[in-house]
Amino acid sequence: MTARTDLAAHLASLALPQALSQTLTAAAAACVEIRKIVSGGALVGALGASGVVNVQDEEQKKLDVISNDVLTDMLLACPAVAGVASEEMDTVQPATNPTGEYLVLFDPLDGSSNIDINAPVGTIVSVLKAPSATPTEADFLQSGRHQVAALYAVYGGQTMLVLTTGQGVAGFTLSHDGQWLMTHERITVPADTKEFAINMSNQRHWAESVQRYIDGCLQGADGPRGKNFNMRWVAAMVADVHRILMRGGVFLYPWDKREPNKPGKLRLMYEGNPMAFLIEQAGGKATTDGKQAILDVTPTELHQRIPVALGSANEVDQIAAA
Ligand code: AFP
Repeated sequence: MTARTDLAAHLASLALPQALSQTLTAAAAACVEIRKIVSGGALVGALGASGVVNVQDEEQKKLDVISNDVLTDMLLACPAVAGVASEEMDTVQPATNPTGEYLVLFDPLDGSSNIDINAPVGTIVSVLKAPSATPTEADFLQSGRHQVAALYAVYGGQTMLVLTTGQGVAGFTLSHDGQWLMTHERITVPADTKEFAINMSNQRHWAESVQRYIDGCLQGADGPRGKNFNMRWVAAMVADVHRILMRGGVFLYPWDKREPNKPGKLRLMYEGNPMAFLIEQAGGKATTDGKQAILDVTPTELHQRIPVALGSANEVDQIAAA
């Protein structure tokens, strides 16, 4: 069997600051623990609702709570981490150690509606430099361009970790003995695609331009695009983005007119920014509307939502032009 590079060797090859390597190692180790609980399912009491509504006004699943605790505890125990923020927590949690250099933001269990049906879920992580060792909430409100690393773990048929530190995107598969081994050395998103991902049940609520874009795709070879499209929707952004990183495509979660003052469903700090960093590093485009880069959005609040249109570069341009 081929000897594979493990995560530690890969991080060493990137010549990262030691504290950043430690932070990423802690995040990756937390994902291994979460995977164990995900795969235990009903046997470990991981399915079902927790009975609590989170700061996003969504009912938390038990696994949301467990995953949040695992990440928070393991990251705050890492001396390199100055503080954490989570989709599942109202406020930021500064670390108690004085040595922290990095802020870690995460969606501990993305796609939680998939848990009970044994479909893919994941963890998404964004890393920023901490302006001070005793960070405040304002310190977390940095645009996505300031990220020094982003990663996700997808708990599917295989468990994979996909990582960028701004030097391309690499993918690791979790081995049976619990090691992250590199299986995808340099992931790139093809510029063209015939596949889109969007929750079609919201169609009547979208803006006209999104209606036009999707309508053009649905008309296939007989329509303005002159080619047939396929549609996929996993209902877990982590799995939909993973598919795009593996074979191209576009993913949209647009603004819709039901709640005109709410910019979208997805969260800038925990989903938009880390996924945008990964997609851009893989050669794709990540925007709010086909035009504005997600990474350039200035955050105004921790749990801010944004519209998302990302994936194969030429197809994202089609969304902008629709
Ligand atoms: P949860 O993690 O709260 O289940 O939400 C997942 C998600 O934010 C994102 O991962 C999916 O792309 C999207 O919601 C699915 O939304 P729909 O409910 O519209 O399918």
